[in-house]
Amino acid sequence: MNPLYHRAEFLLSAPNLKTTPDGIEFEVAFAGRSNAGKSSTINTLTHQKSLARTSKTPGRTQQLVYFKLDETRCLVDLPGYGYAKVPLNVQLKWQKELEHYLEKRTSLNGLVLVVDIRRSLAEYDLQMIEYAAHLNLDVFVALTKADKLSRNAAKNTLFSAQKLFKNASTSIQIELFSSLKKEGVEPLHNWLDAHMGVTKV
Ligand SMILES: Nc1nc2c(ncn2[C@@H]2O[C@H](COP(=O)(O)OP(=O)(O)OP(=O)(O)O)[C@@H](O)[C@H]2O)c(=O)[nH]1
Ligand SMILES: [Mg+2]
Repeated sequence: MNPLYHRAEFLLSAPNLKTTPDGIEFEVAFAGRSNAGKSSTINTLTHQKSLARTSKTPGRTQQLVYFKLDETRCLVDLPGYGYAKVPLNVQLKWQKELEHYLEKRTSLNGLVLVVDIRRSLAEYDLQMIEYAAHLNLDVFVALTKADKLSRNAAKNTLFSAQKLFKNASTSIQIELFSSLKKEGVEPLHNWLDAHMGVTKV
């Protein structure tokens, strides 16, 4: 593993685009439904237990949470979408902030979409992929909690998701992931390397 990921540390939480940090050249954002496993994915790929806060209660991450890898590179934990118990006006406000961020943040160089494999790609996720494609952002889909399915079922879900995007106009890579079993970490590291100007060590 590139030591860069191991060194990740919390930088700041930003409620909106205006308060995001200056001087960052490369960042990759982690999006997905509430409770899908975004924060756990960040912890797994940085080999840290509690860098990003995880929770059994969905909807906890309410800001753009920045983790810096070095002076010019960050991972960004985005608020989860689609949690019904978050009041509609709060959800809509977030959606606007999120779109604003995705559209205007010039250092943003890719999107990791974290999807609970048991739900597969739901409508919100498909909308997110479409939006990323529209913005010319490369996407990595981590089908996480793969440990919750049998091997066959997990592979079948992976293959049908890959088939769905075979002819997509945007660059989209889909892999199985599990924070519990530490599965799928290497392909994600490789993808991140390629999207954050990291040369192999
Ligand atoms: N079995 C299993 N559980 C997982 C995995 N990843 C996450 N979880 C569990 O799923 C729950 C939600 O994980 P989080 O990482 O907090 O999810 P999140 O997407 O960051 O959630 P919000 O920030 O609330 O949107 C927690 O109870 C995690 O322990 C995994 O790979 N396998
Ligand atoms: Mg979270």
